[in-house]
Amino acid sequence: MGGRRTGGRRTGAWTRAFCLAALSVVAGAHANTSNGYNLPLGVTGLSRDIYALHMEVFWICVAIAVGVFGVMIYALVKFRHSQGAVPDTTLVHSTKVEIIWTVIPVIILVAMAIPAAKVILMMEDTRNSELSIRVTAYQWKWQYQYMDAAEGVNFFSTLARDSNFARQLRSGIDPKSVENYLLDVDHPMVIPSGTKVRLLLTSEDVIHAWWVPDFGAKRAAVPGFVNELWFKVDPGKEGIYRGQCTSLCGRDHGFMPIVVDVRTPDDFKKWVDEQKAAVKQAAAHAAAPPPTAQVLSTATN
Ligand SMILES: [Cu+2]
Repeated sequence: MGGRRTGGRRTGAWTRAFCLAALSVVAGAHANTSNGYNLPLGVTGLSRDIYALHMEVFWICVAIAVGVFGVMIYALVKFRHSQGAVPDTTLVHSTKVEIIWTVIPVIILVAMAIPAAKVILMMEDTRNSELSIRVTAYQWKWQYQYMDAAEGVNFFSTLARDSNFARQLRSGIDPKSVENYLLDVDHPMVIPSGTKVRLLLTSEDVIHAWWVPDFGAKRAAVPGFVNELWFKVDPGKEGIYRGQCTSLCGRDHGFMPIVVDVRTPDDFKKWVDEQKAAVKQAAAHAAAPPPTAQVLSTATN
C-alpha cells in the first residue's frame, strides 16, 4: 500500500513537471527575444540570421520528431502482441527502404547546410569595416585599443567596484542589492550604431573569449593569435549591451564581464573627441617639468 502511495506521489510530481515544461514551451512561443527560453533575437543583422537559422533547424527537428514518434507510437499500439500481430519481414534488408532512409536525411542535411554556410561566410567577412578595435584579454580584464578615426583611445575595462566589493567573501553586501551584479564594468567599450565594427582579438596570458549575445558575436582570444570578429548594430538600437568571457580562464573567469555602450555616430564622435582631449591633457601633464623642492616648499608655506 505504502509503495503505491509513493508511486502516486511520484506520478503527481511527473505530471507537475510535464505541465511546467508544456507551459514554458507555450510561453517561449509567444516572445521572440531574451525571454529565457530561446536565443535572443539581438540587434545586429548577424544575430537575426543566427536566430533564423536556429529556428529553421528547430522546426525541422520538431517535424522529424513528430513523424518518427508518430509512426513508432502508431506501430506500437496497432501492432501489439496482444492483438495477435505477426512480424512483417518483407522490409528486412530491403534495398528500396535503405535507399529511401539514406536519401531523405541527406536532403535534410543539405537543406540545413546551405543557409548555415551562407551565415558562416558572412560572419567571417570582415572587409569594409569602418572602425577597428584591438581587444586584448588579460586575467581578468579587457583592454580596448581603438584604431582608425579613434586612434589613440586606449583603456582597460574591469569589473565595476560595487560588484567587486560585493563578491568578496564575507563582504556583508547582498549581491541582489547590486545593480547588474557581475555584469558591469568601470569603462565600457563605446561604439557607434550603424557602423561595421571589427574587433581584432588576442590575449596576453590564457585563452579567453569575447561574447555579447545580442550582437550574435563570440570569438576566442588566444595568446599569439589575432582573431577577427565583426558586428553592425542597427541604427535606433543604441544602448548598453552586456556579455561575458566565455572561455574558462582561471580563478576570476566570472569576474571579467563585457559591456558595450552603443551610441549614435554623432555621440560616438563627441566621445572620441573627449577621450582624445583627455589623452592630450595627460600627455601635457607628463611632459611638464616636475616642480622643484623650492617651489613645493613655497607652495606649502
Ligand atoms: Cu577570461
